[in-house]
Amino acid sequence: MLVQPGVHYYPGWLSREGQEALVTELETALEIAPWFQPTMPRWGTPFSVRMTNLGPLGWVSDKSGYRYQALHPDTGNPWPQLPESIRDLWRDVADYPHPPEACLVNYYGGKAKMGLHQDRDEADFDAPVVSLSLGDDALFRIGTLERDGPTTSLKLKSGDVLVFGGPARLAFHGIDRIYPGYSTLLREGGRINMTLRRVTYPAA
Ligand code: MD3
Ligand code: FE
Repeated sequence: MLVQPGVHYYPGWLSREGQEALVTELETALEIAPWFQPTMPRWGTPFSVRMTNLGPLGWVSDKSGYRYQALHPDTGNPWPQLPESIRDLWRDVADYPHPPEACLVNYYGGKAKMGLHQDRDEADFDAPVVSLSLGDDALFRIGTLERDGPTTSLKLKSGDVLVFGGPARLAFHGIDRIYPGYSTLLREGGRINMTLRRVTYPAA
């Protein structure tokens, strides 16, 4: 369903069985690429969200800035491969002819949130960003290309998929809160969000 121009919402896209299989794959990936604690550029204030990545490139943030890089900031290892189910998800919903290069995995404990921001560290804004929610519910907010523009809120549930393309690709968005304790998917509770991204501009 279309939420606003460029924002497609697929509630319950991934079945419970599909979610469980993906969590199992994530647990294996976390042995190679454990959660790291991103910090704000300049000040070094920690995010309330923990992160890791899958795929050839991963998004990181530390005192020197935001960027994509091929190696985990703490272990120096390459990021684990993208699971097949994640590549299938991109093929099914992205409507874009090149594969994703990065899957940023965010972990929200009960009190974590993410302030309104734009995703603009990628060279290719023609490709959409695809998001998959796992675990506890979250209150998501999306606005316009201006920080002070009107916003729409959606309560995201485990298995929901959102696709942000075209006019929504550079829209401000964030997570206002998590609703802890409602999902039994993650042993430790909380919420995982996976975002699939194209980073580099494909060669013609
Ligand atoms: C709209 N993550 O990782 S997913 C992020 O739930 C991020 O963890 C949130 O914002 C989360 O950057 C929100 C929805 C989302 C992701 C990327 C977008 C919405 C977007 C990029 C452009 C526009
Ligand atoms: Fe974002």
